[in-house]
Amino acid sequence: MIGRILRGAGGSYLVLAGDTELSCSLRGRIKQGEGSIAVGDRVEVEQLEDGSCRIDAVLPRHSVLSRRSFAKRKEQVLAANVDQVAAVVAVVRPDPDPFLLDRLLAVAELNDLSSFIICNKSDLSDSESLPDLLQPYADAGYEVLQVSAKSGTGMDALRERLEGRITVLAGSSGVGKSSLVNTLVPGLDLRVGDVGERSGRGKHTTTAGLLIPLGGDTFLADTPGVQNFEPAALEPGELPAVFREFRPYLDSCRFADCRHRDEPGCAVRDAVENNQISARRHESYLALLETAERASRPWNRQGP
Ligand SMILES: Nc1nc2c(ncn2[C@@H]2O[C@H](COP(=O)(O)OP(=O)(O)O)[C@@H](O)[C@H]2O)c(=O)[nH]1
Ligand SMILES: [Mg+2]
Ligand SMILES: [Zn+2]
Repeated sequence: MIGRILRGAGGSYLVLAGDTELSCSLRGRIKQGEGSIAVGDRVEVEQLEDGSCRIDAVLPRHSVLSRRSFAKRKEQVLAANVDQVAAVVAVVRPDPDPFLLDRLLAVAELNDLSSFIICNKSDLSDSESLPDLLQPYADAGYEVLQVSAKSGTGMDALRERLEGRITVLAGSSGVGKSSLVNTLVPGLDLRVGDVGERSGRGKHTTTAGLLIPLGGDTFLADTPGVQNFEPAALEPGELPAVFREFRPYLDSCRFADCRHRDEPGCAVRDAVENNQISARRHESYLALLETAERASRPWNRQGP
């Protein structure tokens, strides 16, 4: 039978097949280790004579969400068959971290995944308009859903946005990811509030990847380790197009290989000066550019 990996570690995997959750081992032939099997993977499961279940094969993926960890310098697949990334921020407590937001959106673009922004804790704001910080994203064409896991505001629209897809929920600790999941899946009871991404304890910590079924083909993925969430295999040249609002200007720079930093005749920087591109987004771009340049230097490419 065919099922989907909900979570797994150390050779034991939880697979959803139909309405049943099966605890499965992995056939020895399938390569174990980072990246070879991930939450979201569709797998072929066989029931053995002793009643236990074994994953016999991993079906081809239509997409992956991966990151590169700087410490390990290799790509790690966080989730397979992902359809979209929801970057979660809070109106306040904590204040939105725009650099993390930009990194998450960049990771989505580089993995060819669509993305949108969830602005949670709208109950803590007196105003119905977007926080100033998020306006540039709406202007660039990102959908921003204002919701409150606490009061329920906007949750129907969110549910609709998730329907029939695998969505990765990503964002800093404390923005309310677990609370959103709990509101969407009554009875699940993910731990809220005190669970840091580094504390690898307790059955519902978000340390390992976790896929949560919302019924039918709808799934949410709660992702670990956003602190070092970096785009995988980032080439400096592909970075400008990742910033959607840069795109209309990219053909107008004087130099074809313009990196939009300090080159003369740069249309992107002109647009920043004319307030057509947010200076803050451009700053994020420069920070990511440096990361990409560092990573693409040949002497940084060696090693495991
Ligand atoms: N006021 C308010 N607080 C919220 C909301 N969602 C979550 N919280 C609180 O924010 C804190 C962090 O929530 P949690 O779901 O653990 O965030 P996570 O780290 O992203 O999973 C908890 O104290 C929640 O009760 C919301 O919509 N409104
Ligand atoms: Mg959480
Ligand atoms: Zn330029």
